[in-house]
Amino acid sequence: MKFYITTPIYYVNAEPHIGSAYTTIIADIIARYKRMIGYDVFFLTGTDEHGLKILQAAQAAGRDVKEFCDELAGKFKQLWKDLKITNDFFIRTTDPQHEETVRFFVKKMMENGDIYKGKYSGWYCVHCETYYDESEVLEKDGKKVCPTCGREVKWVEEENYFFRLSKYNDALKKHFEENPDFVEPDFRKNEMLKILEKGLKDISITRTTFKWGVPFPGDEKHVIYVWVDALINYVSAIGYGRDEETFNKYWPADVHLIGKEINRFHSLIWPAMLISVGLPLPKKIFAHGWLTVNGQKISKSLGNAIDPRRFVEKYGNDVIRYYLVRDIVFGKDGDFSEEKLVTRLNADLANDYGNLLHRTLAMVKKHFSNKIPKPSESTDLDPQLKEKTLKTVENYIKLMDSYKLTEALETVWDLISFVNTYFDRTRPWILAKEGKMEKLATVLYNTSEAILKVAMMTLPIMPDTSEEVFRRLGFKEKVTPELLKTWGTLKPGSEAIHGKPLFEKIELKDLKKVAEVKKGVKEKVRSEEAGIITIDDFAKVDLRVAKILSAEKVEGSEKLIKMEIDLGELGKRQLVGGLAKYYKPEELVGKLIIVVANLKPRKLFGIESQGMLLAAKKGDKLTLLTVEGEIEPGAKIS
Ligand code: ME8
Repeated sequence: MKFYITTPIYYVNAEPHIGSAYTTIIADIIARYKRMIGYDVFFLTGTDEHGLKILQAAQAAGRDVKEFCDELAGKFKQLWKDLKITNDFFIRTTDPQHEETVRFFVKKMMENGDIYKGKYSGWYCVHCETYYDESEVLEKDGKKVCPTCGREVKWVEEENYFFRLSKYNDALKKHFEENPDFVEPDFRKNEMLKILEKGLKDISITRTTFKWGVPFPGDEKHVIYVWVDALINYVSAIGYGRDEETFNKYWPADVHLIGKEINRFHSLIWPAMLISVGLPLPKKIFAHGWLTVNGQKISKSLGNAIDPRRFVEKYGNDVIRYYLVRDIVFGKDGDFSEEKLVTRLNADLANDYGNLLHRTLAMVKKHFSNKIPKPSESTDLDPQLKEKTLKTVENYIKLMDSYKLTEALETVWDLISFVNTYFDRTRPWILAKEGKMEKLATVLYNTSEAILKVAMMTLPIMPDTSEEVFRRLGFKEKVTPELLKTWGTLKPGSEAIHGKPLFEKIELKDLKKVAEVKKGVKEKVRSEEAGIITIDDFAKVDLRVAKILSAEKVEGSEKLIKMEIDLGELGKRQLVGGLAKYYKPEELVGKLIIVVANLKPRKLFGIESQGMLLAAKKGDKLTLLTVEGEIEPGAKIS
């Protein structure tokens, strides 16, 4: 039995944040769960690296685009490693193998007569890398904005190649009808059905105004549209067109896990592309909701506040994973709130779960010298506990299999509460006092066995905690579906370890300190959003007058000029700037320009630039900033 699960491949325009971590963690939980119940799992994640959005991000950072992608892809990989994500492969759309597969796939679409040349005119959102027609864009402050992200859209007119998406409208409708669970949750499916009802239009699938993409087969002036390139990752990662054995083993995907904003691409465009090349469709697309953090939209300006590592370092991986599944109802939008996280940690984890293990093992230590006792004499409540536990396992499997992750955890916690009640009602401390050791042995065994089942069920969600519980209970086997479904798998006589409580509580008032820091961050963010900086911010920038001593074009680059500049007391430096379209090198020599002198050196086209010159730009005009009269190079600007 195989199970193939994917996450979106994330754009490398910025570092990963709690939003990308959310999807990846959920996918990891599902992958671990399926492995536990016996599936051969292939879990894929990766990065989306072509297109205008990435190119512009690299240019804004003054970086070579491939180097920029390498660095950011590395950060995603590292974060997944730190979060103990168990992906089987990490695909990058700049992998040569993937690029080849994209061309192979597109050629097949062409062979099927699904691609034609035409003229495109319409709106484009670079942030979402999405085309919109006039009826779709919104208006804000007299500007046309993207209906998904609210950013300004740009008018595009190009000769492009088109994909006959409209041809597949009926086939898709039929597929939705015949496979009612194809897209989940239901309300997301309905959104797709409405689009199909209106009728799909053909889409442009190439661009000509930049080169950062996979060249279109047969007409290399065009690069393939980044979304077409990206969607193909799901088949290229498992060897489509190269490794038929692996491909046939894992395709079709069992689930594409995505955020709701990219549902249209996955539930309509991708299936149509697959029908075009004659491949079966994924079994399911699950589009989950959006997270906010402490009530705020996730945005780059929140900086550190949204770095998942910050939370993981503070609370531990398992607590974050538990919280994300338990508190954010899987499928719906939700808010990541540190206060709610601490409440869950204290109540569910430390009190309900941790304490139960702690008090059980304290008695195993005291009365049975740390050996799990053998059950014998039964109390009235024992059959109920056994029945409740096995029923919970059954429900848990049903719920996990139907992606009702939050409800699955609720069921497990309902069992924990039942076990706590069992423990209280059987009153083991009285049994001990009265010397009823056989009954006591039964109660402690049963409680330990129920806790073992809890640890098995939560293994995909809190892997480290479950491993620790196994260790404390002296359980050394690998969890199998049979062990999960059977009562009495803990061996009497196993060496138990009492140890420290599993979870440490955090006083909510300690969070106040955190809240104060956060308030500071919020205020900073607010003024940053309004574009306001303080005098201290400005003072950090060391602006100086510099004299250009020599200038020459950078070989192989259309834009860059390399200069030697004199910064007076700071000495001579090398500078690289994108001036070649506006100035001839000889025009630059002798000019007094303004330079940021304390900028971290960076490489452009492999050449180090030790500062940045200032220029004014409007449309396609650019002019250098200079000083009104003569002044010594190195003069400070304040
Ligand atoms: O869309 N809450 O990449 P992307 C929950 N490259 N999930 C969130 C989130 C939030 N606030 N923010 C992001 C792309 N995500 C394309 C995908 S796939 C062939 C190409 C998660 O970096 C969520 O899964 O913008 C969302 O769909 C994804 O990150 C978007 O990542």
